[in-house]
Amino acid sequence: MTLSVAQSVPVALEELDLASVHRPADEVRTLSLEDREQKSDWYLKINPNGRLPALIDHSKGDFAIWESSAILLYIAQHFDTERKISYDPVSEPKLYSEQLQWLFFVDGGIAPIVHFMRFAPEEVPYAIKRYRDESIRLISVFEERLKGREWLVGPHFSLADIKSALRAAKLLNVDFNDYPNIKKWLEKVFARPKTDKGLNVPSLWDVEAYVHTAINVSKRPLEVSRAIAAASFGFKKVE
Ligand SMILES: N[C@@H](CCC(=O)N[C@@H](CS)C(=O)NCC(=O)O)C(=O)O
Repeated sequence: MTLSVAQSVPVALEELDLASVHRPADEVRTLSLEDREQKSDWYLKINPNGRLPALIDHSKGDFAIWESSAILLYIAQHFDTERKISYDPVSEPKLYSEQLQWLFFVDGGIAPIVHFMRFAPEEVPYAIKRYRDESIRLISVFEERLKGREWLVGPHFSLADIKSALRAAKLLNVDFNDYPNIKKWLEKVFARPKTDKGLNVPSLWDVEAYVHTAINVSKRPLEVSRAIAAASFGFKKVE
């Protein structure tokens, strides 16, 4: 298997102990977003949307998969037969549906906010208010869900936790000290040795540093978080 950087994918592979078998280090391709390698012809043939991550399954005729949730579900379908990090659509239809619900919720609701918080090149007061309010609303959905629960869906860690934790931790303007259920859950997710190993896959984006420091970073004012993100990723700094 060959994969690009985007932390949920290596995390899933590590959690299933697939990485060492299927993925020698030289098969992880890191793309330079600054050089817009993700929009290059060779990569667009793998992912027509020109974004990370993408996965190529050499065991299935070099089949290419893109969109992180689709990749996670593919990995689960083919390689998580013991259902260690996923739920089965046939024997556990309700849990499987709940897992999908959280994946869709994260992709549709949180992802656009993460982008805005990190990369908006200028101050737009309406947009800032809108996204700040929306962040708080969305994060409250997690907080409520995690009340009295260990994991987002069912009795064990799953794809829903992988994807949600990575996205939620990057809502840099949220102070997780105000959200004890989320804070406890994030700490548990990132304390998992295999998840941690997956996060250490070489990354141009250095997301690992972000997720591990997210709880502290989140106490900073929004402007400071955005300036840090801008400086880290070489985007235009917000003055
Ligand atoms: N919905 C996509 C989002 C992917 C995405 O936004 N990837 C970022 C990196 S984490 C990217 O490739 N950014 C570069 C670009 O937009 O050109 C997924 O979940 O795979």
